[in-house]
Amino acid sequence: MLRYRRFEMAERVVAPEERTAAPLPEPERAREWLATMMLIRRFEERAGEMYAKAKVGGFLHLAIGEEATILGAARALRPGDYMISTYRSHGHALARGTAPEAVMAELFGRVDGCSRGRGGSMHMFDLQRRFMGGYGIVGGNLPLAAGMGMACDYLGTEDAVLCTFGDGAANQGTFGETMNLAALWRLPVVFLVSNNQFGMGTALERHSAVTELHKRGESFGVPGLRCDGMDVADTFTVCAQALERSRSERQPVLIEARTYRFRGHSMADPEEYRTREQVEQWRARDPIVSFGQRLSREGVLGEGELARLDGEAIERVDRAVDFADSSPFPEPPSLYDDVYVLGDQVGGWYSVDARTPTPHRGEDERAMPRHQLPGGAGYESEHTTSTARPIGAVQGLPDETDAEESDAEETDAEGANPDRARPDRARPDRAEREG
Ligand SMILES: Cc1ncc(C[n+]2csc(CCOP(=O)(O)OP(=O)(O)O)c2C)c(N)n1
Ligand SMILES: [Mg+2]
Repeated sequence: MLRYRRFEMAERVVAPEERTAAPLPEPERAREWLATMMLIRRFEERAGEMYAKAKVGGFLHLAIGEEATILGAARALRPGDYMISTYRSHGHALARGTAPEAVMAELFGRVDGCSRGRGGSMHMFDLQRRFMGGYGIVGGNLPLAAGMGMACDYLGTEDAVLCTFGDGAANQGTFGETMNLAALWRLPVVFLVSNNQFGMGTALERHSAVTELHKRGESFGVPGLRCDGMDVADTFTVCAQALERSRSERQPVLIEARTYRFRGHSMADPEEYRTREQVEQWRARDPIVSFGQRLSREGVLGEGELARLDGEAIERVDRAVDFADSSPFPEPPSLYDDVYVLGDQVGGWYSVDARTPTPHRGEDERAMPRHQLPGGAGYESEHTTSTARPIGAVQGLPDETDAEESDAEETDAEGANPDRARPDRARPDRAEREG
């Protein structure tokens, strides 16, 4: 007869790693680490407030408590290295150097967001800084990271990839598949499990038979390391070591960073799966407070410097909110810009857009005469008074208004303009945009 084990509510105690403290970098760098962690914290607190005020659509996953894992990993990277993370990625973008204004504007869904308002909280992206996103699919970023590692190899560069994901994601099939190929093909990828000990409301012991996650790559040929994810210096040291090995030996490495999120999984989480006491115990190890204390103790920070840095972070976030608030929403006709597959390349286009009386290709709407667009489409009715810049102007495309007039003449009886629908005309050259 089957017997079921009853699990108690997660009750792990805080167990700081027993090892000598990792060395501090030179004072200027140490201050920058602290200042950036403060920026990430203040940014996310504010993002939570903005979500409550309905300024942010969709989901919002905060990484408050995980700043040392994020920053330690990001600072171990060279500028040419790639980073890829999950839906909990505001901090990764900020750590990589994306302006807080661009991250906040993305949360607000505005054109000046780092993904031009199309991605939102889960899809931050900054090619220039080689921050490759922001992914909503749990475990979906691992194979992509392997692909980037392969590209580094193929191009013969010294660049490496750092891929972060959660403890829950380590149970996805993509984990095993990716470890196998990364090891087989000797790809320069460091996989970092941000083990915050829960996959949504499921505690680590309830979702994984092996809870020492750094060991999970061994059978695939991926060596594992562990770091204290609440300690930025420790995380940095271990990530730097792994990246060095990965780069020079062409060897993937798996790191487990033990950390904790102080807030719920997302903004809608009653947190019934853990006790208040457990959260308080981990809060006592707040990575920003403890690093600040260490810097003060070791004479890196002078009197009042902690408060000054924090004040600067708050002001920076204030500016980001003002900027995001004044940035326009994307123009509705730009809805189909940057859609990878268009028109004839795909068979089911009409099923995704039922806003007009007759089926039509969404990307053709830009070329349709105004009277053919239904008021209910939300195109002409709500947005004609918008102050938004035409998307073409942003990208150096021909002026939107001109295009609309000339296209209206060319439009056929059904409102479709075959020429406009051609991907090479509807979209700017890829290289041009990415450059
Ligand atoms: C493939 C897939 N399955 C399920 C989900 C729903 N989901 C979103 S977050 C999450 C938990 C993931 O936990 P973990 O990997 O530990 O990351 P954390 O949220 O703790 O950062 C789940 C199951 C999803 N987004 N994608
Ligand atoms: Mg988790």
